[in-house]
Amino acid sequence: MKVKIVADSSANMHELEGIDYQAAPLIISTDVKDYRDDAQLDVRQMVEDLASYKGRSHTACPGVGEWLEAFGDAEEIYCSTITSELSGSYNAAMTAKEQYEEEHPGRKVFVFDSRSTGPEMKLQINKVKELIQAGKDFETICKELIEYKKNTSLQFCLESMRNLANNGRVNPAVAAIAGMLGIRVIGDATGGVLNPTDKVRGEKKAIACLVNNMKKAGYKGKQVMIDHCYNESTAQKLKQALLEEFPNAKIVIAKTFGLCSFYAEEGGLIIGFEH
Ligand code: X90
Repeated sequence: MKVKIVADSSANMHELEGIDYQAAPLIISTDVKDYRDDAQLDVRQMVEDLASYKGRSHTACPGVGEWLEAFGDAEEIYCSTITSELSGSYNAAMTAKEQYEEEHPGRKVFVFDSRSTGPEMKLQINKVKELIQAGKDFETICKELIEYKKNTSLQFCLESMRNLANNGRVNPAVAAIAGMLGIRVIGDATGGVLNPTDKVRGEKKAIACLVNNMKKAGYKGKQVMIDHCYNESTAQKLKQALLEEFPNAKIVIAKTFGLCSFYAEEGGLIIGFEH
């Protein structure tokens, strides 16, 4: 049985050890250049280009063709997308699923709306991998993933929300605050959208606020994934702060890829966690 996990590139993953995995790329575009969010993308260069770029920029989700290409010729496919509230990725994947299953009777695609992005998608993808490796069948894995989603959440901490506001993904009044010197906007993915909850000045307060919000959301020391956009140092401090209270927590720090770097912008942190 050929089994595959696929996800759009907002999951900040190009590969997954021990299992067939493929990412469908989103595209980041300015008036002068398109950046395809795949393993070849030079994220640092893109972030630098964008920092000095004054014109318009936008993003596009994978099309049906890109999803079909990611499905390849697998017989059972688990497909995770960025929240359908903010992107057409889920709809495109659903259309691809219908075509794929019609063209290849017997094959099955489960399209999962993460209602989130980045590190929370990673947690969900790792869960699917674990279930596959435990030998569970397709229907059970789908059901268990839906259950698992009830116990994961996302927090973000952003220093700039310019690209989010310019692309209509967040309230411009909130974005204006994130643009002020030293102010970070913290929030979660309640409802599958960006839900700003706090505005804090300075790194220390940001870390305290994130830890506190995670605990309020039910965090008790399980797995955490911190994806950062060129802000390893705050990510490390957040990790230490969590470890002080939860010494056995498994906390993995990684980088955002193209799509999340575009929207989270330099300094941004996105945290996925289990509760
Ligand atoms: O289809 C497209 O063009 C993609 C649009 C994506 C829009 C939002 C991406 C946000 C990425 C920002 C912080 C995390 C917020 C999570 C809320 C669900 C990263």
